Amino acid sequence: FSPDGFDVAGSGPLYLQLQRRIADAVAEGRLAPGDSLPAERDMAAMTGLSRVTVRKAVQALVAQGVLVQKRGSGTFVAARVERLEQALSLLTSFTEDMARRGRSVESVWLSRALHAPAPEEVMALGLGAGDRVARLERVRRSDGVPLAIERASLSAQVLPDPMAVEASLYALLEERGLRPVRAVQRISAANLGAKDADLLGVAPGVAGLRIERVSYLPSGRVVEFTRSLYRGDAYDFAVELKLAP
Ligand code: 16G
Repeated sequence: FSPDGFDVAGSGPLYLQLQRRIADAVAEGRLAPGDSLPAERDMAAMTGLSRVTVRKAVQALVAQGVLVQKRGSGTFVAARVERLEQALSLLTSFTEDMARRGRSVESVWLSRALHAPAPEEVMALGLGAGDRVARLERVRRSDGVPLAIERASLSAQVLPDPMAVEASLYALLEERGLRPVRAVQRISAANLGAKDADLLGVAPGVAGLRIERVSYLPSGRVVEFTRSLYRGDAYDFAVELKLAP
């Protein structure tokens, strides 16, 4: 962070010049994931730029996910996530997907309880009057990195005891002879709101993928309605296409 090379006259706005400099340092490995950046006032002193200019550059990099700000402790280079390729044509669980890759699985439970269903749960699960719904809400992590927020709803007739789900929902369903064999999945783009972004350790507003899965038993009965938010920077979804008949 030296004052050299900032071109007050040309080369675009000063904050952009600083932004590019920091981004280059990260890309070239001179700043590594987890490294902390000097305080705003120190960066201003080092570069000879104003604090407003420094703040603008830092904010832009936070919005891009290059830097992260932790309340009370400063600004850091964001952990880089390795993108995971996920096949879209196989009905697998998060636990199975990670095990296949030799990765660990950790879930942070947000809630696990029975509720009165919301209208979309009644529709998706085909619930009757008076039926209750089991809601499982958790942040799915692997090798310490938060990857997705999952909100699963199942009829209380399928899962009367939501607290019984420990590491894997599908493993428990399998034990009970209720493993889904078919699912319909919809994927759409979403910018992550402040709360969800915080849960996923990314900056608010960054790109995410909303995935809705409705899965079925061999009998055709719906077993699960799950709404998830996946980090856009962590996943590539892949599917094989065949020539239309
Ligand atoms: C996957 C599924 C989710 C399912 C979960 C069970 C998507 C995109 N994927 O994450 O529907 O509930 O696996 O995982 O929704 P588990 O058996 O590890 O609990």
